[in-house]
Amino acid sequence: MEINSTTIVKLIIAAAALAFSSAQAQTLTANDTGYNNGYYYSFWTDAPGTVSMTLGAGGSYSSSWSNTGNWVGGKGWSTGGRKTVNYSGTFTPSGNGYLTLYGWTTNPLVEYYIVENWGTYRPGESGTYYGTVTTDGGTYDIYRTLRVNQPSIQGNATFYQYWSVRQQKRTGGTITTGNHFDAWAYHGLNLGAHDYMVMATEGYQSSGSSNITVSEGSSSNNSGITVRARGTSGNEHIKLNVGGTTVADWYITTNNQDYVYLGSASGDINVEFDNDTSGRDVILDYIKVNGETRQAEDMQYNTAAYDGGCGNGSYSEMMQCNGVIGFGTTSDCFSGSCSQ
Ligand SMILES: [Ca+2]
Ligand SMILES: [Ca+2]
Repeated sequence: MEINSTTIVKLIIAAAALAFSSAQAQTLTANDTGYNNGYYYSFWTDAPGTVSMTLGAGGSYSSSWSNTGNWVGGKGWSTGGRKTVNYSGTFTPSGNGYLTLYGWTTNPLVEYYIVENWGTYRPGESGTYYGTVTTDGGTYDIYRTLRVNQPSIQGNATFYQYWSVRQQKRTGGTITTGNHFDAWAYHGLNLGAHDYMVMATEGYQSSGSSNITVSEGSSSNNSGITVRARGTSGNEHIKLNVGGTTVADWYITTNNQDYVYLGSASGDINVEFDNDTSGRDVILDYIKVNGETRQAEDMQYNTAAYDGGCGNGSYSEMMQCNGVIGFGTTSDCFSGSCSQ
């Protein structure tokens, strides 16, 4: 290689970049929390010497554990809450391990898990079962377990754990945390003030490794489907069906609120009200899909409106009865101005 001034400049830049990137990496082997490259991290183990976690660029980290006791660590936010969490990477447990969005609240003290993948043991099943929530391309089972005098962010304490455990394992995707929080709240599993929330790897009496990158996404883009609705009692349950499959479901409140599905399902769209009883009606304002707003009152197909009988309505926001409002297909463009 001919050494000229351009080459030297390039070498200096390369050396500086190397020094910069190695300065950013930080390997943890002892219990710690803090900030790294713009993200909060936590690392905890009861078996020091069996596990290490290396903090990488942005929201990335890698971990490796071997015949550990119990450990959990990850990157995320010092204050959790309603976020659109995107993550990707690899998760390779040998034995018992979880890949989970994991966090804490205080008042009440709650430890919660939205479990995306696991090893030999599917967690939560030893607890009380509360049903399911469908969101972000999958269905999750909801459980609650009780921990008595166990380690917590407030020292040893007695507290509940709330669980959403995905029925099909995955490594990578979107987690709309608010959809889980709402489903838990409907079943009386209330959270308190949010403490940290991280996309965590956990190992329990096992070995394994992971390499995970987490980030916060936007829920206000043009992809997916937004449903805006409220109920008369706050106990109404609605489902978003696309192409004949339920892709999301929500228990709605008495205030108009956006319920967001961020997946890419395509086909015929309808919104279904399925737990009608005395005092329960849904007022479905509109949906947003394909970059346009489709008003419920503009839709002819409505089997939920009451007009002298259930299923006799049309062009109405009201869903007094179990039934659906049809909103066309994901590729329709009624306004003539769409994102696709
Ligand atoms: Ca409307
Ligand atoms: Ca009703």
